[in-house]
Amino acid sequence: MTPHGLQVEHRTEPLGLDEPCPRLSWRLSSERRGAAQSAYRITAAENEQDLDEPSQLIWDTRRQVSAETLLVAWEGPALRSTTRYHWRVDVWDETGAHTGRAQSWFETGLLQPSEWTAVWIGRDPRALPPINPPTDDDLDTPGPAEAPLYLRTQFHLPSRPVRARLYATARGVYESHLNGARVGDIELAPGWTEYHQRIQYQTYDVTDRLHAGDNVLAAIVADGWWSGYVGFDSRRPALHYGDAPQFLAQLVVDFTDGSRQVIATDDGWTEHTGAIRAADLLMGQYVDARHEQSDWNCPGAASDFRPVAILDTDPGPLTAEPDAPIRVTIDTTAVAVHRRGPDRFIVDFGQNLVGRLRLRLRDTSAGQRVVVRHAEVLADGELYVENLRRARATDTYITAGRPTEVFEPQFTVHGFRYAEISGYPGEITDADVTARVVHNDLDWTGRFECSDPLVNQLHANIGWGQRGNFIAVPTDCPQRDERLGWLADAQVFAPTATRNADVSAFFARWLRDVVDGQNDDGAFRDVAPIVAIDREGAPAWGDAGVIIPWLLWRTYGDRRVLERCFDAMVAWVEHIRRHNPDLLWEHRTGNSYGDWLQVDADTPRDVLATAYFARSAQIVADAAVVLGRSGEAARYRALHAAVRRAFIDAYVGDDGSVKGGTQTAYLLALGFDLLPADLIDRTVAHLAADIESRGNRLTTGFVGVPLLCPVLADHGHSALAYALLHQDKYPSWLYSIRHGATTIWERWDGWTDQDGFQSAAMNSFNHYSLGSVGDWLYGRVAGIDQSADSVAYRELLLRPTPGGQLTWARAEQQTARGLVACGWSITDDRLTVTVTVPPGSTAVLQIPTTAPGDVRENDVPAAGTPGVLGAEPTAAGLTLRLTSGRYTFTAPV
Ligand code: RAM
Repeated sequence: MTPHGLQVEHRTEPLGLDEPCPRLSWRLSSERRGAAQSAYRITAAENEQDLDEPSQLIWDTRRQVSAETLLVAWEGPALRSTTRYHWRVDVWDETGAHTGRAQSWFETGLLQPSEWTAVWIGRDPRALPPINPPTDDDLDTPGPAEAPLYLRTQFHLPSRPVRARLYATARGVYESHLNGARVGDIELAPGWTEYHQRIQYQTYDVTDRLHAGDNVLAAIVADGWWSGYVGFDSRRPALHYGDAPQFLAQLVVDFTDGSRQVIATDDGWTEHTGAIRAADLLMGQYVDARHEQSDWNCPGAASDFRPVAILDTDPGPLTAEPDAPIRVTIDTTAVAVHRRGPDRFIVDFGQNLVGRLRLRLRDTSAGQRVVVRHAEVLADGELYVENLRRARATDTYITAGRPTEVFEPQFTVHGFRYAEISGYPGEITDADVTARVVHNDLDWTGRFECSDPLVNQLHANIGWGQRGNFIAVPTDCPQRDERLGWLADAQVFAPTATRNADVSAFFARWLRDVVDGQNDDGAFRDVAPIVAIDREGAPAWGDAGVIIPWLLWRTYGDRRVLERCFDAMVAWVEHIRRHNPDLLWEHRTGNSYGDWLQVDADTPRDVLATAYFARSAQIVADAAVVLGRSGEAARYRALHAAVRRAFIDAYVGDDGSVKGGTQTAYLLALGFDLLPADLIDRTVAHLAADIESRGNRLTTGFVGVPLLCPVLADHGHSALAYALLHQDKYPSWLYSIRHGATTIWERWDGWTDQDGFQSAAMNSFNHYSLGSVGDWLYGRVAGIDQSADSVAYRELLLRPTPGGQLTWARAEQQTARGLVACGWSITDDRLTVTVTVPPGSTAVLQIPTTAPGDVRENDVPAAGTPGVLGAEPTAAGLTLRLTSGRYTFTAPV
């Protein structure tokens, strides 16, 4: 049994960490049945070789008898800034044998605000006229501000450094350069946070980029979220935080003799405009390559650069970026390039994606204007852009007139499958265009596959929705003038997101924005960060502030997030209680959206709201238990019971009906446990009857849809859940796929045979919310889940569920504890189930079979080897208790 995948604060070998007590984790792998950790030892040192030198260790836990592998808090000496710490973990298995060792490192950033000597610099707003003001008529309103900043400073180093780190950030978005080349591969840095509370800085190892003599540190800075367009508020479409971008950076250079030199943004920097004449996240980027200066970021003369202004001497609330940055993660080529005229092309990438295009042009003459527009779908063979609303999503390139030129805008992001390239008289082949996919570079930890290609397409569409909308914050959609961190969207999709990828650090960071957004009355908001919409959160929207911290605890064992959010969670529930003394949530419901985008089945707002009130009270009680806060635990248990009672009294009929009688009303009552036990079967019957009476069709919107298949499966209606999965008539998931969807649509009727496109006013083709069914694909179709009391998949609940038209399905998840797999197939009336349980975990495996006595284990290990701990026949088959390891069983179906 060996440790692997060592992480600090959910990240692998992070640079620039600023958590004072970072937490260390490792995964375990073993082929051996019953493998489990019985003890660990962590040691740490500042020099790697000192890990072998007991007297040089700065921290040594000694051998700890413990099965813990997750988030062990640093208890070594107080961490110093800009320091690399090496650490090692040794593990002992269940027999007491020392079986493995692995090591890793992390490095701290600038831990004290006083260590920042850098100040915010930018273009002098008063003293200077704009340089080379854009003249092209088309440069009308791509962005509200001036051309991006090109900044530079030249400095002298006495010798080659032994170590150099760049700490950089922007009020805007930036790309830094050293001695003529870009630094790192982070896109759209510093990302988006609640800037009034927090701006992230990025850390780069630039040791190899510096030399003795003259060096140049440079940056390009554009508007980004700071001063560019975000959201749809027509009164304030842009300039949400400031009216021009600014830059702040500190380069810390260490020499062999122990001396240090710091180069920081100050009034010695100079500034100019460059080839990028305008750049905006929503509007697009405008590049005039004739203005390119090849050596602007190299040592030497840059005589026409002029002094910058210091715009703010207070660095403000800088924090180290705590999660994986945004990067280009996939390059994809075109599936077709269609010529549409002498100088116009439409390119099809075959996939609705989010990012930007890279275009290679040949043999241009200087001053040709090439325009790239983007769209998710076509109408009559041309780009359909109406649904982008005010996002122009248009990139423009004025050629320099070289034999080959490459245009790739870096400070904008578009949601598109198709691009129109116009103004280029040459030939474009699929080798000339690449779509570059941009998002937070999460570890992709999940896989799902089954025998039905359409269901696999659904799973792929969900994954693409996640990629395209995990850009700085979890957004509703990536293409129109919106792109906000809507809380309900995030909340309903988060369980699915945890299956596909490790989203622990991403969500933990965004939760800080959610908590910062809470108002004095305790209300979370509809969106975080707060832009465009500044009102109290609606039911199911605001509740994300309670639901997601709990999800991170359950999935990743992240207790610290729960601790940090707990007071805010309590305040939210108290906010609801205070304004609704009779415990039906009817007041202070914000913009009460109800079951958003449901289909002709309006769930009463009070039913939906009160169900969420009960759910949030219950989670707060559960969280209080985890945190050992017994007073609050009792208080919120009681509140939950009282709200539940009020719900039943007000909305549940003696026949098991629920007010409103919609699928979502039933799903909320069933899924959130809001029914007297003796009525559950009747409520299930109402739900099933509603679905069946519509020809196995759903009516659920954002709020109901995540509950739909899981609740049916939990109540003996897996067949109906499968019928909904396979349904391809409107409304259904497969309806969109039959009509070419490669991502999840915002609305069931985004496009219908009958009516064509839905209103362009709100019709995104890449909204992950209705993709929340992905959790059930992993959890029930393939069968990976955990027991109700389990944390971070310590006790697996494996429920492979053959059904529908499937003959096989399987899933894998690299969980915090290691690899979990579950899959099944049916051949010749025999079911085969294969599972993997990681070391230290156990599993309850439910094998659905007509003959529990005839379940066989393949490759039974030698006698005495641990494996199956117990077996119990049930109405539905056989329940086995398993220790860690890999197993295959067969059973009659
Ligand atoms: C839309 C958003 C989002 C939803 C809200 C209520 O504008 O796209 O998906 O949560 O409305």
